[in-house]
Amino acid sequence: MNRTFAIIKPDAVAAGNIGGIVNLIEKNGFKIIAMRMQHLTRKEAEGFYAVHKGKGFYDELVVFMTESPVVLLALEREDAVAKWREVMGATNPANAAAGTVRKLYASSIGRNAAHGSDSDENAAIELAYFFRTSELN
Ligand code: IDP
Ligand code: MG
Repeated sequence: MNRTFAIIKPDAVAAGNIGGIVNLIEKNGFKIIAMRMQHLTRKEAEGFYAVHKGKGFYDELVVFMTESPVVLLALEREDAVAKWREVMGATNPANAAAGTVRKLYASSIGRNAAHGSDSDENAAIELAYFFRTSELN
């Protein structure tokens, strides 16, 4: 068993797709370890996406991620990082496989409904960025 960090992004929360996405999470065998709704501050979003600083889409990404509340999740299952990225689908919904979160709920490469960690190392960093140790027991 291992863990990954997920975000249901502002577009999906605003469109009423929390339930649809949580349903996909559960249907795919993830245990939800922690879950919280939060309206990110600019500082929180900038820090979370610091790895993308300097890229052309960084400012747009920070504005998008702070426009309205998100849902933060700690997810657990076998091969959690790769499996959640598979369930999310490709970054650009135009390239996402049928039945994936992004094919079902994303509207563009930027407004793409969900986040998922890209490695076990980053999953640990991202989980610690948003959750206290006591919430992850
Ligand atoms: P990922 O979320 O699939 O891991 P990353 O390359 O890590 O994709 O990019 C982080 C986020 O930045 C994406 O999920 C998306 O919201 C946004 N993003 C990535 N590339 C673009 C782009 O070319 N235009 C606008 N936004 C982008
Ligand atoms: Mg990424």
